[in-house]
Amino acid sequence: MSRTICRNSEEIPRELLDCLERAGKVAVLTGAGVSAESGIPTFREAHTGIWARFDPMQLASPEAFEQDPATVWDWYQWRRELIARSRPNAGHYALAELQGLVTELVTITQNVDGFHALAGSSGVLELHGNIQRDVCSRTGRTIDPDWIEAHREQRPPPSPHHAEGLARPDVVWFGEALDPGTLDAAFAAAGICDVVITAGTSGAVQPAASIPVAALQAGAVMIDINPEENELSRMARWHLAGPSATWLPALVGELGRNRG
Ligand code: BV8
Repeated sequence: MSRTICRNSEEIPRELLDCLERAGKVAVLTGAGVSAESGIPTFREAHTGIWARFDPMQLASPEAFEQDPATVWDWYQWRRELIARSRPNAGHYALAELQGLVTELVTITQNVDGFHALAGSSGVLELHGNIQRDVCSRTGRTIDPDWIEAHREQRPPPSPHHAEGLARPDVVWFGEALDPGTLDAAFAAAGICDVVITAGTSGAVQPAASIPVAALQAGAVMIDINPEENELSRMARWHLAGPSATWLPALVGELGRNRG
């Protein structure tokens, strides 16, 4: 199948819009790039300030937490404060609106900021967890935010669920398994969708990056939204080269207008 690179969000190919309008089921996989325009640095961008010297890939691991829990905890506190000062962007809101324009849309995200739900998307599959929740490092049980607040002077706070447990963010670290139910639901959505949209992802992280490939193998048409070219954009029928906060509202705006 041919591949078209689109660089002007004011000239969306008619064939692309027809494909979305005909689509019954749509699956969307988002990555850190969708939150970039909310001011949240992607894993590939250099983190700012004191975190610039750390590699996120190293910090987001059980080994780092085992070796230096305070530094890992502080990094997540810094990210949580950044997220608390930020808001979903037009791309998040457009995806929430798209849910009302197609028969069925499943939003699958690698992001842990919770912005899709905050923007109104429902049934979001959070493959890598959610940074706003804390769990016990030994039992995995959720820890109440009031407990964290009451023990905030300890970095990280102790766990109320296990004598040797510590509080850790409820995210999937490198080397940790994703929640099987969430992952199964994501692949199931990919297996039956007519269109799969990838937005803001480098396609570097597994098993998330295999989800759009599974959709392609099941016969879906792929649309990739990313300022850069990568493995995923080269597989796509359309590569919308630019920021998701521009392209997603443009797509949804056109769809909405055609719906009258
Ligand atoms: C697992 C939560 C097994 C934490 C994250 C070798 C080969 C293949 C795989 C592996 C391998 N070695 C190890 C692995 C597995 C590993 C992996 O994939 N490693 C990669 C890096 C090689 N995966 C794992 O470990 C996974 N677990 O495999 O477990 C297992 C099974 C059973 C039992 C035990 C174990 C777990 C992976 C999850 C890691 N956790 N997040 C946290 O956030 O702190 S992943 C983390 O990276 C974030 O979620 C983030 O989303 C992701 C990075 O990927 P992207 O989202 O794509 O972001 P990225 O920065 O890469 O790219 C941003 C893109 O946006 C760019 O393309 C950019 O151009 C674009 N962009 C920028 N601005 C914009 C934009 N796009 C649109 N608009 C814009 N404005």
